[in-house]
Amino acid sequence: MSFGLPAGAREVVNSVFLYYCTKAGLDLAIVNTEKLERFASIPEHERELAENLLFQHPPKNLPEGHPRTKLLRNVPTDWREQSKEQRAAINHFHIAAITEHFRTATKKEKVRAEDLPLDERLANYIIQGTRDGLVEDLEKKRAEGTAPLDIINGPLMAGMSEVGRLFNANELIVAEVLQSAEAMKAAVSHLEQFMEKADTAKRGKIVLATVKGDVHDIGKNLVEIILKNNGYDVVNLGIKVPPEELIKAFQQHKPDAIGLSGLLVKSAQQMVITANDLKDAGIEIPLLVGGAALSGKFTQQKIAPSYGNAVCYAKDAMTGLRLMNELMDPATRETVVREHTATSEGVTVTTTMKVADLTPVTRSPKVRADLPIQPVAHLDRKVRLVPDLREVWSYINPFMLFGRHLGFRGDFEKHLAARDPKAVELFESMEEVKTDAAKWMKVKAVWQFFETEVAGEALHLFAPGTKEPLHTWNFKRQKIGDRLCLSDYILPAKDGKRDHVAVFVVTAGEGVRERAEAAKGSGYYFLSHGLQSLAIETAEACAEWLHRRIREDWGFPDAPEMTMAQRFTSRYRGKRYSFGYPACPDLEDQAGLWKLLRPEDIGVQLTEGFMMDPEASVSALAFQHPDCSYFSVGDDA
Ligand code: B1M
Repeated sequence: MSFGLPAGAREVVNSVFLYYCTKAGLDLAIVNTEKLERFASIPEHERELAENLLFQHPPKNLPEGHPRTKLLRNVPTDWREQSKEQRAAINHFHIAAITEHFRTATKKEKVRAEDLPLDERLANYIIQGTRDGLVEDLEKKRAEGTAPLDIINGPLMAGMSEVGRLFNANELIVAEVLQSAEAMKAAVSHLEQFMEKADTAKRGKIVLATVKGDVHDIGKNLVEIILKNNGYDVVNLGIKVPPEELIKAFQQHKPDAIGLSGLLVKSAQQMVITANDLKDAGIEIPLLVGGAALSGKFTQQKIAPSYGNAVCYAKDAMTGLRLMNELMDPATRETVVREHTATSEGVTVTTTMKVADLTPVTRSPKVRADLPIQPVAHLDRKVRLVPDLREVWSYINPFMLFGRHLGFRGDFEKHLAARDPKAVELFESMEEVKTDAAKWMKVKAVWQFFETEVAGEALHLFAPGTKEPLHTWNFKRQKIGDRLCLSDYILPAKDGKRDHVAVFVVTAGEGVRERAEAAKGSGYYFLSHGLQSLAIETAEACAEWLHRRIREDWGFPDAPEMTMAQRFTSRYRGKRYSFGYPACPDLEDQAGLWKLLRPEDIGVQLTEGFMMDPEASVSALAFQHPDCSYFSVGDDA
């Protein structure tokens, strides 16, 4: 890039040029990163000035009386169709525009990290999530006579709170927050060797646990990582923690708050019971609660009244941190406690529908009954260690892995294809996690087709040719609208032939918790969360992979041109339904599945809360009926 351009302009044009080159497939470039601006952080206007120059865009707002108006008006947008004179005129025009901008723009001093004052540099390591040079600078700070604790509570904590601000401003994603927490952990572990035991004053202490009957870990562990690396003492009691153990932990650790986590609605109900037991034990400290199926409304209407003291709902880990900060700050504590303490016994909202209005139906008019019964390839029980991990991983929904679990915003695949640096970095970081997991992750599946007959809402499953059902599920029917019920998707037996349902359990959870715990313990937070996220989405991917095989064994394979995206939105024949989801909300029905399939043989246990241990497990029933759709039987689960 010609030195005729102001330095600031050269940096921006170089970065935009490199961005589009990588987009066009550039593999290698020798660049001086010092003189490059991060593409994502180039202001929109400056990016446009650079793109105009690079792509010879026809000038938009040509100033009145511009000497070359004739040459610069109505020029083709594609530079290849522009005449030689036009190209030269446009080039000069854009050079003048970008030079003018950078000549007048206040010279944006791109301060090199190492030129930053020491405190800003220390905070910057945390914000950037990098450890190169961190220990040396910590030593420099100590050499200035600053006590280790003051370094932690000073520049390092300033870095972490800036990370919190950037996260809440959608400028940092979960994956980057984890890298910042890793740098914080590394800094604190280095300084701890120079601190007296008593020195390790924490901002507060919280006992964290996943409630009784629930195996959900990934959410709670994220909360632990965020709180711990923002100066809190976290006692993580793990999963399936009964109230009595929480009460013991309260007496032993005297925490400032208790954090309850859970994945399913059943866990939310367990939180109501737990809160009540804690109250009866005379515990009054604030409770923080979170989990995928939990809501602020449920917390306020159900959990808070049963506890009688402050219960704060945290939609994500960063909210958990904000709430702890406010609770531990004398200036805000009282307000937070008051706002989160139930004033009344809670409201029981019951919707009664006059049964009289409900015309009894035994089958939804929306589901055809006169279709031929599809034969199945086999009726015996299948138990498999799914060999090819990479094949199963090709069924992972990138939106869930990179979006939901790692926080990437926007269409990850599109950004990755466009070589967006953030997407590329995240992809490569997850490839490293996959390379590690490929050495030990085991994906297992157990499944079986069963002969079926229905009677209204009851679905009977039979061993081949037998009269006595092996098991019966009584599904709920919608009270309004299409009056759908899962049993409607079973065709009536005809000419001695019965329709079928496929039942399966898959898991990718073996050894995941131990390895994620170990990585978390040694401060490799991205690896820890990455492993748990990968295992969870591998289980979901294995469900997708197996369901496809089941469709093949049912004689209606997917069309060869079907894409994964179409599979993720179930654009195939039939559907699969998982207990706990809206069409079959009763988790207790998992017990029947355990009786039929014995998933213990693939290492999956059912907890007293009817959840599957390990966490990265999925169970489902697959139906072949072309009229299958996803529906809800209403919230009286
Ligand atoms: Co499924 N699942 N799932 N699932 N799953 C839900 C929860 C569900 C709501 C989907 C639905 O109905 N639409 C539904 C529950 C409904 C109900 O309760 N009846 C459901 C079901 C039914 C099931 C199964 C039972 C289905 C089946 O196989 N039969 C099954 C159970 C698994 C088991 O028993 N082991 C199952 C399985 C799974 C997967 C394994 C495939 C996967 C992972 C689950 C997991 O996270 N451990 C999964 C997923 C991904 C989901 C959804 C889509 C997303 C959950 C999520 O984001 N997890 C969810 C639907 C939804 O929410 N839209 C759904 C990531 C995790 C990091 O987030 O747990 O929310 P989360 O933790 C957050 C916050 O909640 C908060 O901070 C954390 C980090 O930001 N937080 C706290 C949590 N605890 C906190 C404690 C605090 C503070 C903040 O204290 C200080």
